[in-house]
This record gives sequence, structure tokens and C-alpha cells, in this order.
Amino acid sequence: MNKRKKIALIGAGQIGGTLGLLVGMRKLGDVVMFDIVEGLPQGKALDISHLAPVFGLDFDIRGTNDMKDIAGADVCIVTSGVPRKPGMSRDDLVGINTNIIKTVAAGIREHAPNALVIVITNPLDVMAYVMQRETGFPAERVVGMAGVLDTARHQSFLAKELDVSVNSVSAFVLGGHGDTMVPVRSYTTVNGIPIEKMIQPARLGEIEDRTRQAGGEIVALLKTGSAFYSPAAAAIQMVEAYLFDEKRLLACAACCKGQYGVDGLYLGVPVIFGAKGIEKIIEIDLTNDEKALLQKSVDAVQSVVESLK
Ligand code: A3D
Repeated sequence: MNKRKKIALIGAGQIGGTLGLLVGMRKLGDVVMFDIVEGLPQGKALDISHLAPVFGLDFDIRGTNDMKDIAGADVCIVTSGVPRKPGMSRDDLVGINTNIIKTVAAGIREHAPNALVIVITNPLDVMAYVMQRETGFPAERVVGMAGVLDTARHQSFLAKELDVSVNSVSAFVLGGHGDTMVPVRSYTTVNGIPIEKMIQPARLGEIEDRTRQAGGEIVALLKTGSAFYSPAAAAIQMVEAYLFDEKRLLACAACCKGQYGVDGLYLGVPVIFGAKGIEKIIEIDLTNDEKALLQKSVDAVQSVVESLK
């Protein structure tokens, strides 16, 4: 008989709590929520456990302040850290969140050495880089969640603009998870029809800008933190691709080894995601404009990585 998978949520804040709910609802396994704040993961886990009978779900969820309890986790999803407030860029979080990720990486390395690690903490590409460096895990098992969310935001805006199903819009947002991210127009289609045949270039540019700024738009509205429902959902799509070996083509922050002219940096790129984690980075041809935008994004990630040294 197969045992249920164990999903460790490192950080039980806004995204961590939503993840606990979604793991249960999607029947992905048992959950351990870890946080440094006493009572927070325990309280959220107890609350979520009480919806299991309502929906007829059999899963175990518990909260802890002891990292030892993540022992043997199949997947660790890391949201520990500080979110942005209005007026802040993601890069403003680098100092405080780097130290948190280093501590957490040591715990994961010790207690869950075989886990897939999905990083959500910002600045995303840099935190994924620090996580891989500090755990020493193979790069295919440390991945950043951003491209799935950025792509979903773009799909959502395009579907609304055209009044079509979100299922009909296919898109890619690549590059670093910041204001320099690159919605790749040449690969954006409505069920195969190039997007430029459906939306005028000027309007398309406005929608692409809104996608780049979508996280900030939500921060400005919430005032006390950043998006959490959709980031959690995006991570769940990656967990499912891994646990069910879906070999899904997703945009993820992966450690590039020469692809797109990048070596040793984490960057949002198209990958095949399956039971081995990142099974392959896919290189696609880009227009000259897209290449220039991607290079700008690479430079932005590189400069934050250099600030770590
Ligand atoms: P929040 O609700 O503040 O939760 C973060 C939790 O981390 C808090 O409960 C803290 O107590 C906890 N924490 C702090 N230090 C530690 C530690 N050493 N070990 C364990 N837990 C700790 O934030 P949130 O859930 O809204 O966001 C979490 C992170 O995700 C932030 O860095 C956000 O910027 C980031 N984020 C990323 C995206 C992406 O698309 C990549 C989107 C939205 C938010």
C-alpha cells in the first residue's frame, strides 16, 4: 500500500496557510507546517484539520516550531521570510530574507535531504540560488516558483481583455521575478492564433506592463502584505507535476547552465517538470527585442546575486 506523501510548509504565514488548505483540498498528502512564531502553525493546522470532515478529506495536518518534524518530507515549500509593503521592491527584501533562507536551508539539508524544494520567498530568483547553494542539493531538486504565477497573471488579463476562457490562452513569462520579467509575445496565442492577431500592439504593451506590475498592484491594494492565494495555487501546480510525474512544461526559476547564455544563475525559463524535478530546460528562439529584454532581466538578477558576496 502506498503511504501518503509528506509535504512540509516552511513558513505558516499568508501563503503557507493557503498552501496547507490547498494540499488538503487537492488530496496531495499529509502536511507539516513549520514557523518560528509559536502557536501560528499549530493554530492554522488545527483550523484546516476541521474542514477535513466537511469535505470528506483524509489527511493529517499539524503545526510545529521544531524543524525536526519535517523529517522525511517529500516536498518542502518555502515561504519563510518577509513580504513587501507598499513602496518596496522585491529586491529590498534581500538582506533579511537571505539570512532566513540560510537558516531554513540548513534545517532542510539535515531533516529532509531527499525533498524537492520549491522556493517562494522573494527576491525569488536570488533566494532559490541561495537555497541551492546552502543545501548543496542537485539543482534539479531546488526550484523557484514565479513563472507559473506570472504566466497565470498574464493569461488572466488576456482572457479578460478578449472575453475568452482562460483555458484558451497560452502564454509564457520568462526572466527574473521582478519588474524586468518578460512576457514573451511571440509565444502567446489564443488556442494557436498569435496574440498580435487578436490585440493591437499598443494595447498588448499595456497588458504586458500590467502583468509586470501585477504583484505591486496587489501590494498597493492590500497595504499590509503581498499576494497569497495565487502564489500558493501556482506552487501546487508544481507539486502536482512532481508527485504525478506529469512532465509538464512550466515556466520556473531554474539554475541555468549555459542556457540563454546564463551560467550558474537562477532565472525563469521553460522547463519540463516531472518526478526528477526540473528534468530539462527548454531553449526557445526569441526575437531580438525579447532577447534584449531577457538580458536586462538577467543583469538585474545578477546584480542582486553580486550584492550577496
Ligand atoms: P507572511 O504572511 O509574512 O509569512 C511569512 C512567514 O515566515 C511568517 O509567518 C514568519 O513568521 C515566517 N518566518 C520568518 N522567519 C522564519 C524562519 N526562520 N523559519 C520559518 N518561518 C519563518 O508572508 P507571505 O506568506 O505573504 O509571503 C512569504 C514570502 O513569499 C515573502 O517573501 C513574499 O515576498 C514572497 N512572495 C513571493 C511571490 C512569488 O511569486 C515568488 C508572491 C507573493 C509573495
